[in-house]
Amino acid sequence: MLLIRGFEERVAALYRDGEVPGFVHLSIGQEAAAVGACWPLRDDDVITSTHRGHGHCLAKGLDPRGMFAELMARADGTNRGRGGSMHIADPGRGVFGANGIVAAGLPIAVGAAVAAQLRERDAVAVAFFGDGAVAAGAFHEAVNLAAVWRLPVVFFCENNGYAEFSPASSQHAAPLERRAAGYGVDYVAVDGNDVVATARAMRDIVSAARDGRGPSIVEATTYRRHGHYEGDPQRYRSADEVREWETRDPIVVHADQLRAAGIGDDTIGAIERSVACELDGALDAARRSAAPDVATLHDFVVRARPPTTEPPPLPADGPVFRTMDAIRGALEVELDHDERVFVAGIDVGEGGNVFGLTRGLRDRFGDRVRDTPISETAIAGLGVGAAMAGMRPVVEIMYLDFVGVCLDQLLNQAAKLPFMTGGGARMALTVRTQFGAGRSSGSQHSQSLEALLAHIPGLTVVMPSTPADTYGLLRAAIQDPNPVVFVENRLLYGTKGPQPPDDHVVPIGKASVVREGTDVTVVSVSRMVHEAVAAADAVARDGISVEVVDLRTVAPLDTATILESVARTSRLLIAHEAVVPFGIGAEIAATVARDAFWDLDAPIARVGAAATPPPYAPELERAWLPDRDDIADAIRRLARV
Ligand SMILES: Cc1ncc(C[n+]2csc(CCOP(=O)(O)OP(=O)(O)O)c2C)c(N)n1
Ligand SMILES: [Mg+2]
Repeated sequence: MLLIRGFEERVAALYRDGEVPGFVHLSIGQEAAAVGACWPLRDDDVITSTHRGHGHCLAKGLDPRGMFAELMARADGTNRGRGGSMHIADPGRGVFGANGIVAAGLPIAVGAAVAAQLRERDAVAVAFFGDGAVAAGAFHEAVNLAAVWRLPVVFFCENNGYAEFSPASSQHAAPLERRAAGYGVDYVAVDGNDVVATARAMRDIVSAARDGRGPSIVEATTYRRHGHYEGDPQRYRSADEVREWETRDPIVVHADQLRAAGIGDDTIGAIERSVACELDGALDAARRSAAPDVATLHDFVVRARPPTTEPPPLPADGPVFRTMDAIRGALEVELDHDERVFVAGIDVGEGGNVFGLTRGLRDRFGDRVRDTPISETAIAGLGVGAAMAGMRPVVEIMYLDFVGVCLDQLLNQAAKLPFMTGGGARMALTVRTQFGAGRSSGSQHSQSLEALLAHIPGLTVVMPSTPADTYGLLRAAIQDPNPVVFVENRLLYGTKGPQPPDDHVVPIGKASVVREGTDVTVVSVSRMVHEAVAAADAVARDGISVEVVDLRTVAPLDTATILESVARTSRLLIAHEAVVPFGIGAEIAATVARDAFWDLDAPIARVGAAATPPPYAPELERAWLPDRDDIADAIRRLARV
């Protein structure tokens, strides 16, 4: 506790003096909760922390020198200067991250616990969160999933009475104890300013979790003695209240306990001096560390992919299979070959997925193919946490439109954690999802949202168009060390095509020229590739020769293949099912205009859906959705220029 207190007192001074940039949230007054909660934890146990996480990280064993250096944004900080106070993490030591997003750590802790459960190890995960986080959806999804799967997670609430400036009483109509009962989860209240009481309670709770008795919620009552952030004018609390908690300070309380146990002030003083000396040395060493080299700006965004070469073309007269067989086959082979792979999502287990894609996998692989509650944040978050624990999760989000429900876990966690941890976080996560317009599925079950995902640095976005590519790219996605969103088009599930051998793996980030031509290049993706090929056949009758490029991977974009094609044809059309404005066509057009404008004999054209949500009425949807005729018209216009 003295180490945490001394660390944060020094941080307060560093922040005041401008040596620490950004914002800083201190946990001064809450040290007993952090230390008590981590007391029974082993190195292989995991914690997830919050914006107020210095104490949790130190209590789990991180070294103060690295943390000082991190806060001062230095190259040898815990996260190599990519994280800062709110994002300290060291996954190798079981610290899966302080987190700038309130409640985001709870689903990640669930994922770490899933990893422990699947590996049949008796490790546990402790998710720290504040009283304010109890109002967030991620809390409810994580606790419910942990309860349903009886996961070894301890949800550890530090109730310090406030969420920012708002008292807890104004945020919750029911106490946490009643919420725990509502989820069928054990609840324990502790005096969070009494380190001995907290450590004792946690010893029993953690040991129950290790024994497979499922999750618990612990509520530690405590108080933060500084503001919500350093510099907070703290108008929301009275001087009397602050004074009262001074006397209940955890270090004061524990010094009394030590004295009562016969430990003299000289011993306590010696501990204080040794901690101060350690911290001063750590701070001096941190100050000597350099700022990150700006040449390393792009590091840690995407990990090197395993080398994969383009498989040879498949014979036209060989066996055929459907896209849905490709998906099941790829999942089955990966589950079979790699113990780290597991599959989770709504009705992917017993139900075999609403399209029958995972039918039979649960029978063969048991608990490695898991049905989840309808909790997209928990589904994506368990993928993030399990991936950080070294697994290769394949989680399913039923419809691409539903990424809106779990976007934080993709945008702020999966995509950013490898970067924010300076490469410390593993993230071999695959998120399978599907879309597809043309069958009146309506605005919320149709949309092609790849541009939204491709716009997030760190995410890989794959959209295959053929059964063989679906098989080979899904295998590559599962083997990839990066978070990959694998987007299927459900209208292609029944489409047949040549069946590759079992060892077929298609490289991520490589487009393919699916039809050669000389007059116009059409770059397309997913189902629109088939429309583009049909359009190319149609305009061939008018004497126009069209080359069709199937992107296969949206991010990273294979600009080389596109530029080579445009160099041959001098005309470019991009066709996608997504709405035109701000779509991937704009990115491709900008790239070609920048890198090859001298090759172009005509302005770059785009075909895509109209800028409205997908309509329900078939007449409206047909008018909205681009098809082969729209593409053929655009090709003819381009060829005339
Ligand atoms: C999703 C999200 N919403 C809002 C915020 C802004 N914010 C940061 S901390 C905080 C209060 C959190 O209160 P609590 O969970 O009780 O933690 P404490 O600050 O008391 O430790 C808020 C609203 C955020 N970081 N993330
Ligand atoms: Mg709070």
